[in-house]
Amino acid sequence: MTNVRDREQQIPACVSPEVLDEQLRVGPSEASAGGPEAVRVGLTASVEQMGIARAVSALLEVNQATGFDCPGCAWPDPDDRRSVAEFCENGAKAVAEEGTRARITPEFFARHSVEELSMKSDLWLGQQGRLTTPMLLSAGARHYEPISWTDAFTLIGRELKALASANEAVFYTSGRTSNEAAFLYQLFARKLGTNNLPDCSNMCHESSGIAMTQAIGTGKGTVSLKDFDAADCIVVIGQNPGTNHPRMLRTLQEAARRGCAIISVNPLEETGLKRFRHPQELRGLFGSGTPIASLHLPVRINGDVALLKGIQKAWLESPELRVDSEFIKRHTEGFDALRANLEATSWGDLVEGSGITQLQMRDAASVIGSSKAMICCWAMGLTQHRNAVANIQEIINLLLLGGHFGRAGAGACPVRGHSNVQGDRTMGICERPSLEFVRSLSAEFGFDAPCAPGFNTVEAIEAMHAGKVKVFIALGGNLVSAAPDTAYTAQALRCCGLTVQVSTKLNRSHLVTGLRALILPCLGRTERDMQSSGAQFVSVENSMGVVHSSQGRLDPASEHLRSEPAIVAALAHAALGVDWSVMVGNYDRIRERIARVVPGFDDFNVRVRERNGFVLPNLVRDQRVFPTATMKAQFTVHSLPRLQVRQEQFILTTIRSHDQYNTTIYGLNDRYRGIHQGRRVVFMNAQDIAARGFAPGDPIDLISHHNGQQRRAKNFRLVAYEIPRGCIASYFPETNVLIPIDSVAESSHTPTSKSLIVSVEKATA
Ligand SMILES: Nc1nc2c(c(=O)[nH]1)N[C@H]1C(S)=C(S)[C@@H](COP(=O)(O)OP(=O)(O)OC[C@H]3O[C@@H](n4cnc5c(=O)[nH]c(N)nc54)[C@H](O)[C@@H]3O)O[C@H]1N2
Ligand SMILES: Nc1nc2c(c(=O)[nH]1)N[C@H]1C(S)=C(S)[C@@H](COP(=O)(O)OP(=O)(O)OC[C@H]3O[C@@H](n4cnc5c(=O)[nH]c(N)nc54)[C@H](O)[C@@H]3O)O[C@H]1N2
Ligand SMILES: [Mo]
Repeated sequence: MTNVRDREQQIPACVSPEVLDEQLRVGPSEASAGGPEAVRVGLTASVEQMGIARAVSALLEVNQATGFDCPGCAWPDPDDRRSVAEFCENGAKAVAEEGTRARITPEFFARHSVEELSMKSDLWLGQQGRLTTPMLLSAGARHYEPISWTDAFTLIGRELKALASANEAVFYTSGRTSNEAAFLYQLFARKLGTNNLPDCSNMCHESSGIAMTQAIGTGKGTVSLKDFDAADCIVVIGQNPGTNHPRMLRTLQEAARRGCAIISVNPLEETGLKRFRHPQELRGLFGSGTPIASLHLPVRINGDVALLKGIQKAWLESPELRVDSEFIKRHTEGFDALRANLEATSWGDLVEGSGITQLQMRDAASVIGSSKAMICCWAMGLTQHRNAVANIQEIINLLLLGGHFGRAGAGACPVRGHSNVQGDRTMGICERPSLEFVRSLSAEFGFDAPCAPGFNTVEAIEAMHAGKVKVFIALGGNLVSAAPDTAYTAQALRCCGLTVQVSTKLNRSHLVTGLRALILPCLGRTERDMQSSGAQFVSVENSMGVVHSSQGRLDPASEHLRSEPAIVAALAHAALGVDWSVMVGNYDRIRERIARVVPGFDDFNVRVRERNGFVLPNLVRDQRVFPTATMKAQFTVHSLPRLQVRQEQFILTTIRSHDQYNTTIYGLNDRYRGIHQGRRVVFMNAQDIAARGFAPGDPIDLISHHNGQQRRAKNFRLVAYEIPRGCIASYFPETNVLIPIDSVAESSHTPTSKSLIVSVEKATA
């Protein structure tokens, strides 16, 4: 094992290009989402990148019962109402990004050094096309060079075998990985002897899982898609479905049309929650669209605990509104403490904390408190704060007051991100596996799986930084850009002896590396996966616990690509000498083992072949049983968060534009918010811009403040926008340089990327 500390061969690589967007144009934000423009943009992206024939065959297969699962979001597909085109604009972009005809060959790496590539934008890196052959960056080399699959696996096997302990290796996963690949991957890590299985969930919905498991005994959502047909109130909080889950807008539109109240809680009034024009309806193409939210509450960033407490307080104070006393008595604990706390909390503090007036909170309470069936949906707007777990538990309190669990049209709906992030967790991708899982995995495979907790994403980065990790392997994803504290994370990766990326597309994590680095190119969702027994399909689990098959049919981007299960099996063979060729030859053999290890997967191979797959059991949803320690759902009491924001400082939230998939940048437009040809922008209230003596368009730097440390992100332009005063928003991943590695949510350790304390200065250079 090479000692990499203090090495001199450090390859210079830019971790985040910080160049002002010269072409930036700012217009008004749009009045409605969807419509003909959504169709045009989606189809243009597909045809430009894939060509007509490939685009048509890909788009006709997306989210069809026998096709592939859209690599975009985890929103479920309707069982009986699928249309020929069951995809959205951003799904079409995701498919085009993977299905592109552009290719990165060994000549590309011979032409461009790693340093040169690192100066390019993320958009440019993605545009270069699909990775086609395994590549090695040797110690001290400036260019990647081709390596055979055999040599690549031998190298990894050698490095893993040389470790003093398996805990010196880290196995990261991004949420696009199939159930089959994820299951083999965690088995490999655990057979090696470690639970170091951090994943993108640690930066995503971890807070939801922890909050819900404590409060109601399950970490998964408690609604199915058909519940949306029966709800009379839907709350969408801290989520931007128009961009990140566009197919959800059809569900919301149907609900709005039948008179269901829809409440949006968001510092920004997102276009998708204002109006929607269904692109597959005539009136969607030509009309002005359906109004979606009946009430919009422009909460301050991180003001959600105060707001949700305010709504509960107003509910309990209103004589005409009832709580579900019968449910509360039979199924819950902690109601009296909750009520006492709400009584003791002053309206002044709630209004100040949330930025919402008492009257608005009372309006919301009268809708919510009289609902017979309410669903609350949420995403990253709630999960990435210091008090993220409290945020979500306040939603659970709200749902518990009305007894909105275990009955039609009601429940909790954490809307997941990556298309199989929920399934990966079900398969055991988790740094803290449950004892039951460890036991059944050990019994099935005849070894002692480790019980000691491994590293989550932030802990893994800290351990790498401290030189405690020698080998980093990533099954998908782009850690250096997705993780907080970009410069720190980059340094952490550089401290590894070997970094390995199993990827479809080039990204910054291929350029900021350990002493040696490997790129292992793999098949994507859209592509045919041939193994010794024939064409294979994989399975995924959507946001609502439905497991179904996904089979790509496009020609693979290169004959050299391997499937993720095949790559994981070869890694295990190289490091442990195990032979998993039977499982890789026919994925049914993997699914048989999953069925014996993971609860809810009995007859997996039969049920996964049913047209719409099958639904995993969920005690809360199906039986109104709350599997907590006391078998009761828990009301929880949280104090009001108090961020220490000085007079001249702002709270910054980092969000996605309409033209990106996490760190993959599709384009430079965020058209719903009126942004064109640029990404380095900061949305600020016009009065704040004026009060600081700035003007819209001014170039500025952002400086974050945490524990006496400062971090700077350079060269953004100010955009005047409807956002509460004292709050600003800017895009991820450009702002990740500002997020302190040690600023994480209580209990879930999720980076606090939605509430950073920053100041704003005139740009320095
Ligand atoms: N096209 C596309 N689809 C995607 C993704 C993508 O990047 N592109 N990413 C996928 C992934 S991994 C995920 S996790 C999801 C993410 O989906 P979202 O959670 O919708 O993504 P964000 O852009 O982070 O949006 C958070 C929303 O929360 C609001 N918000 C910010 N701070 C606060 C706050 O303090 N309180 C409240 N109430 N709201 C706040 C923002 O204004 C924004 O509307 O989408 C998935 N789908
Ligand atoms: N500031 C800030 N930071 C954030 C967030 C935020 O809101 N604000 N959001 C966080 C969230 S919610 C998430 S989920 C993380 C995302 O973190 P990651 O999951 O690590 O990042 P992605 O950008 O989704 O990963 C994209 C890469 O995955 C690879 N890829 C795509 N498809 C496949 C495939 O089928 N197989 C394989 N092997 N590789 C594939 C491609 O090479 C692509 O470049 O970022 C987090 N970071
Ligand atoms: Mo996510």
